[in-house]
Amino acid sequence: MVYGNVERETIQLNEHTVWSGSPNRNDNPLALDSLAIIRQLIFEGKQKEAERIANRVIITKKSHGQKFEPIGSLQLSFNGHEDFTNYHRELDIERAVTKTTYTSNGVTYTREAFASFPDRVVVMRLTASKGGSLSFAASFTTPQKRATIATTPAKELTIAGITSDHETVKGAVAYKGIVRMKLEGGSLNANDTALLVQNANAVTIYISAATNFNSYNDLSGDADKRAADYLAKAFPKSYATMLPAHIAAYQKYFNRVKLDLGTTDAALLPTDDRLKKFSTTNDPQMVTLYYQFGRYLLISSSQPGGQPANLQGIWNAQINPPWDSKYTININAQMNYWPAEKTNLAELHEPFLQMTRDLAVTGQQTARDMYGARGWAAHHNTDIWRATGAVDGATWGVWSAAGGWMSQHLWEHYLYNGDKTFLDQVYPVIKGAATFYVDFLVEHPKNKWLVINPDMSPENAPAAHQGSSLDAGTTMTNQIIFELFSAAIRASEILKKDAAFRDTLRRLRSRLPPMQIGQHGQLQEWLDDIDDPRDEHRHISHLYGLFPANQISPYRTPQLHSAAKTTLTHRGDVSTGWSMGWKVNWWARMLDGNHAYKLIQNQLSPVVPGSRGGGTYNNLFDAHPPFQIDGNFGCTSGITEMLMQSAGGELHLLPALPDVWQKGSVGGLRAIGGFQIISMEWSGGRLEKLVVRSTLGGNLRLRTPNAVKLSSGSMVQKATGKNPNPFFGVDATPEPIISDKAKVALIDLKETLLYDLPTAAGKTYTFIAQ
Ligand code: FUC
Repeated sequence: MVYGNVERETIQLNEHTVWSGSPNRNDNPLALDSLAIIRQLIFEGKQKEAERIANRVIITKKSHGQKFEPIGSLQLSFNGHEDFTNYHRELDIERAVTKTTYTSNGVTYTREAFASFPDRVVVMRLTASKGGSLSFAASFTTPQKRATIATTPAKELTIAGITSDHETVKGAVAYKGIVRMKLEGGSLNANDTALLVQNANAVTIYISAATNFNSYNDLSGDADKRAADYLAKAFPKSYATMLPAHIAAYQKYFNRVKLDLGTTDAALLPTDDRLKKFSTTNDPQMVTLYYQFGRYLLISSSQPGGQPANLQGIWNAQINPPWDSKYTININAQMNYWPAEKTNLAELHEPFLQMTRDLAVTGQQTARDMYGARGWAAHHNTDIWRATGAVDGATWGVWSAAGGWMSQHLWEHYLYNGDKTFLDQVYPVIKGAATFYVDFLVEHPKNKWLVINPDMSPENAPAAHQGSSLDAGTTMTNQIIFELFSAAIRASEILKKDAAFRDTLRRLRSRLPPMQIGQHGQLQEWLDDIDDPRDEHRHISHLYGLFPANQISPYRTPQLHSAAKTTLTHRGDVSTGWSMGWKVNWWARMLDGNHAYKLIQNQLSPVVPGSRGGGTYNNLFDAHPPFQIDGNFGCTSGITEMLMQSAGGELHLLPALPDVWQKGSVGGLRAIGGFQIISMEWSGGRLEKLVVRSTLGGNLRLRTPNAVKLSSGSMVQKATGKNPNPFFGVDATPEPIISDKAKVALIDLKETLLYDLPTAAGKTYTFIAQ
């Protein structure tokens, strides 16, 4: 993180594997003995009593998860630069380069910086308009307690240490950071803890950092050697050689998607001004910027082979960050990856997919020791050590559906790329998650449905249950299991494996509770009709079925769709940052572009200190508040969902276009079934031109707002029946149960057209408006 302060530049340094603690587990094996009594109390409606026991026997007695920690900050002090003019600071997200310029004492100073993946160093270049005018001191500050800061005879500045002990777990990540400078003119000297530059014409600073981390159970790497090797390779290269290599590596991903929603004069204003004015000005380019910023953030914080983007991405300055800057896997970490496939960054999904594969190993012991079940389970948090125990307290921690939700990402990755080798590799993970539920589901004594008990609807506690969140068979968990079993059934069919297991899953799936529409016309969050229409809780977990899942659809399940709208309306718009990001996706799935846009306006509001609602900071980071990166990613996903949806059994174009985006174009989006939108243009809300590339072949079912034909002039066949493309297979949502008191008014849908076109792999198809 480059702060761009004039007299004291701060380059705040994070390395993705610098975490407190060391390999550890946090299961509470007492759970198993008390499971029967907890279940009985919940079934009897004594949630509070069950919660008291759960706090003792399910919630961990050990670590509640470890912390992602910063290494420290490189500080550059410039004496005599207190008075300056012409200050300009930018982050160019098309090149991933920051720049700060200003004029002081008649000299214009420029600093450019980037973090290079190909060269594994952070680089800053400082220049001045007049020779010999660069003089500064470089030193480290750090909140780390066990850091040693030193200089070396080779005039390097180093920082090294061991990360924190935390909650009884010994810190054991050894880290090392090295700073070396190349001067053009002037002199470089070192004292004990700082490097001193005098009268240089230009300076290039190289920063490398590394740790001893190899994997969640192996810290046998050599941090010193790694950091030294990265630096030794990079240092001989000039800034002029490294910059284009960095830009090329970055643009390989970034340039894949182009979005144009129009540009107005507002785009000329500084970003903080645009943010202030966004909800009252027509500034469509701000949405494009925020959208592409989300992609920039994912490219920068989630490279293949690295750790997944955590709660703050990688940009955490605090030694005790909010929620430890870890992985909250009851929504936040998944949300980080919603844009990955559809905004054409599938390779960057890998760190999250790998984390899921790791949890499928560590979570086996959790399933066995805590619940006596096979397969694997994870609760609502994890960290770099892939801890899978229950943390924080029963109100949050008893939820055990993370395995199902995370496995869905593996399945989604397959649906986009059709790679059967990948599916074969990850099938055991999906099967393991499903096996846990096969063993953990129990029969509900009243209605005989199969339910998870103890369960909860993440973090929400209904007043009717004395404010306890514990329950059995919550709607979200039922949806997750329905979706997981469906994916496991289809994967086993594709891979021609496990016929008997498939039958078991089919049998159990048919006994899950169906969704229910309650007395207020709402989608019920719990098995009992106890939702409070005034509840504005940020988690609306039972709408999981609407997004990211596809069990609630305007076309296939109109009653549930209407109930979901009632629920969304009850919960209201303004909330924490990530909650608003989720709502953009939901309103897109409601096919209501204007409401989705309203949420974008709410999200793109400056955060007001002390206010309850979230928003955006001046650097466009999402504010829960505090800073959490999930909202950025959630909104980027939501903007895509407004333009294109492919989860509902068809490729739906312009499903939720707001009035303010009547004209625009987008290129490079990816859809399920290996379809790629090479380009799409619209105006007056009409789809004018669409170029789609088929990478896997198969039927392309299009839903469009207006009639289209092939550019050759040929008509496209109207769609009939089920989409024969297997990637678009959708398992029928069971009929909902509807309360006698509920009024369910079906939502009027705009007329659309549905087409089928058989495609061949590798071919491109152009459609134009009729
Ligand atoms: C969940 C949310 C909070 C926060 C935290 C990191 O617990 O309920 O709002 O986002 O994760």
